[in-house]
Amino acid sequence: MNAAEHSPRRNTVADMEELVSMPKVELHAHLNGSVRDSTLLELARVLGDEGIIVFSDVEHVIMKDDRSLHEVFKLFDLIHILTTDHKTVTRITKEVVEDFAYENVVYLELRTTPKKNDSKGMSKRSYMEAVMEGLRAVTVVDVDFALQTSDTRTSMKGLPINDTCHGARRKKIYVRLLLSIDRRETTEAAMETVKLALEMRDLGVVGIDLSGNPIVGEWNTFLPALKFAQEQGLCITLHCGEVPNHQEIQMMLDFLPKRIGHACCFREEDWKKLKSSKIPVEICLTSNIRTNTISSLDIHHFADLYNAKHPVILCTDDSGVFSTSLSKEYSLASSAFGIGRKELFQLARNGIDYIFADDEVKGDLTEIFNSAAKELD
Ligand code: 6MZ
Repeated sequence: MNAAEHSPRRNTVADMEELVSMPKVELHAHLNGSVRDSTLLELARVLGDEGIIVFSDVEHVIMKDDRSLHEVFKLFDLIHILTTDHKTVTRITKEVVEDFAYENVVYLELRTTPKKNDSKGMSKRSYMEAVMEGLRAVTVVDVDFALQTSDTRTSMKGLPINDTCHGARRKKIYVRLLLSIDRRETTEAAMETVKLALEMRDLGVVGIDLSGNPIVGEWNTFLPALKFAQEQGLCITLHCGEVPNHQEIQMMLDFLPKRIGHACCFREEDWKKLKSSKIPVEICLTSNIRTNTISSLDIHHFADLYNAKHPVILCTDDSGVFSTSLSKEYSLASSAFGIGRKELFQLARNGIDYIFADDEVKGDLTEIFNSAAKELD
């Protein structure tokens, strides 16, 4: 289906260079799914040398391209063995933010599951502190991640994108964090994550995500923590309908999350409820195809939602695991659904309405897109 068929004026499909330089908003990116292959291989080599893992076995798993959804979750268990110590969490956070900034993502909502790892003296809080340290460690761009006072805001204003500072061109990226609840967790563990998110609000934590292997766990296990988070004003996004589970999809939609991710296995009744609720959908094209939750792009629900003007935003999900980037996702949408460059720009810009950060950030992003729009004409 051609998603641009109702568009009044088709324009040429953007090339990759244009898509990289276009400002973009990323709302569905898992930290440990976005790690560079080169970093994973380096970490695996170290653990191989220490005799903790067999490097050659792991190398093969990291470099494999096509994985079922089941295999993806096995890979995450391996990635977590490689990355779950404070120093490495800081390193991958820094690298992931830099990678998104390099391709002109101007607002990144990065999600991660706070982890407890007694053998490394790690608590959920110290895991998140290591993430924060990674945000502070970024040097190649300016990172706006914590709630700003009016003073710091004024001094950072005017810097937004490609500004000249002492002769060097500086970019700026806004980063906000979502804490993920893994579907393997208990109600108590989920509640601990929500309480941590509330304590870290001033440090840029804006919401909660429910993710993890969709065939594991029950909605009712997470509901008390999610309800509490919602009552406390945290924004919530749910992985919804990544596998067929009609009852759960209906309960999730009735919960009225601020956004949902995937929506791959919806039935007619689910589409009806989703469309009338206007809940924005985070679309992860490459992830859905690679994991075979959608068999091919010509039957992907993006086209129908886009044509129906339902709120959608293109996202990477796990840019490392699926060897993608946000620019590649826009390119894929352009070629698969015939969407021209101006419509792609508008699609990215519409994302501002669905972010979990405050109105001030929305205003700053609008300015960034306005000035980029002038260059596009
Ligand atoms: C559901 C996913 C996912 O949190 O350790 N995750 N959950 N569906 C997906 N689609 C492919 N991709 C990633 O990042 C990795 C974790 O994110 C969730 C899984 O729980 C995975 O362990 P963090 O930084």
